Amino acid sequence: MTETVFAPATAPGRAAVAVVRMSGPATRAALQALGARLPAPRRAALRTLRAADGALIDKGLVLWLPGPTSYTGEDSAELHLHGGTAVVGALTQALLAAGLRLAEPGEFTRRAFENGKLDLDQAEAVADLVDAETEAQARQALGQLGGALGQRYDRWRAQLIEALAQLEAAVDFPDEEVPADVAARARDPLDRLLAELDEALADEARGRRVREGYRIAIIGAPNAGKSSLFNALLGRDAAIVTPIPGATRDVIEAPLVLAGYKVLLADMAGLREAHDPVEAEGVRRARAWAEDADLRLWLVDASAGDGAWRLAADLFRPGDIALLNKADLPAGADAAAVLSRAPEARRISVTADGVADLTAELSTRVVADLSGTDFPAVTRARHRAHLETAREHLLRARANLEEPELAAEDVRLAARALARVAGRIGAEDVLDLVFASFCIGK
Ligand SMILES: Nc1nc2c(ncn2[C@@H]2O[C@H](COP(=O)(O)OP(=O)(O)O)[C@@H](O)[C@H]2O)c(=O)[nH]1
Ligand SMILES: [Mg+2]
Repeated sequence: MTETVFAPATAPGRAAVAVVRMSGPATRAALQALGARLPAPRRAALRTLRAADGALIDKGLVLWLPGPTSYTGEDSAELHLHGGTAVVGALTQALLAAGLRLAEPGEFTRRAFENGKLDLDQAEAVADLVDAETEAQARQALGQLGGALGQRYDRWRAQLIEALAQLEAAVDFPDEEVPADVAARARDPLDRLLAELDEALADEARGRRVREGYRIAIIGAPNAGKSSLFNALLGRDAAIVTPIPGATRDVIEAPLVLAGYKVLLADMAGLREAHDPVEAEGVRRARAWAEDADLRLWLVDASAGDGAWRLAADLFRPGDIALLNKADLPAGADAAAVLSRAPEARRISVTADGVADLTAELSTRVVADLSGTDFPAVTRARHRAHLETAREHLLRARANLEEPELAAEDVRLAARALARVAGRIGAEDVLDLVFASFCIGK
């Protein structure tokens, strides 16, 4: 028998209103135990709620949401009470006494998933929407919740079934009658699908970066002005600025919103031959972060002439932004050397003129890199893993078209991998992992 669970849906603490939700077969009985006459379905009604001994808990709005048309698919209710801790505490005691239990994190959404109200990718979108801090994150989560991601997978699965039909026809023919080209007819749909999966995988970073943040690394030699640039872009003193080279040792990450997108900006150790083990580890981490970043800002002290710029040059890639800093000082020999390596490098003075132009350029860049025409097929590592599995099976199927039985099996396995994204074939441990990241009451 399914347990009936409850949880505050609003954050704890002092507030005007607290919402407590419950879900499960005993919901109706629990409302009655609180002394609340059952309101008409999906209509708010004012009710007085009492503990079993008759003590007043609060007077508030009650919503009766009978299954299967509720969020979880089960009989559910919402109580809108005054937001004090004491009120929520008293209600909690009364519901525990009535035999209900506190919900686990994500349990309401998990029940919605198990009752077929949501696919797994949509359940993930619920968590993303609750966590969303920027407009772009919210937009992507809403699209995924609306089924935009799932629709791409459904379309792919339909193409797979087309290919599978060809292969099964070839298997079903008795040996001597196999028309030579039946299996070959699966080649086109498989090729089309492989091309689409490759495209989706190449585009993988987009959806994840919207969700997790677009990563921008500030790289350069010690004393180039990296920490100054970091602080200027953030508009606050987040990192220590000093004329002493080698001051920054850890990677310092800070979130930033540009054009509605979440960005993670990182300041890091200056790239040079380290003088001690702590700095050496800092340099190693800096390099790793920078290589994994979506964009690098390569900062050079243009007033210098010691050739230190070379130490970061190997991390600079086409599309990155090279900046000759300290343009307010007389140029040193390094400026010309860097221009021969990166002719597009431009002069900037972080401390004298500020970074307004650079901020605008970065915003344009983030929008260009993250806004695409299609809804992303990958917003989490989990999606990518299934896509890759599907792709491997399809490559094998295409190589085995001469043996339609083998090929058909791989096509079936590819379809299963794609179905896992929606959780239509699910392993319990995956579900635990997905729902554990939720907050309680969702
Ligand atoms: N004149 C001038 N000095 C700068 C500029 N940007 C940074 N500095 C100075 O260069 C020194 C090193 O800066 P910092 O940001 O700590 O460099 P980091 O080691 O790369 O993080 C500090 O004394 C800064 O004030 C600039 O545009 N012009
Ligand atoms: Mg620094």
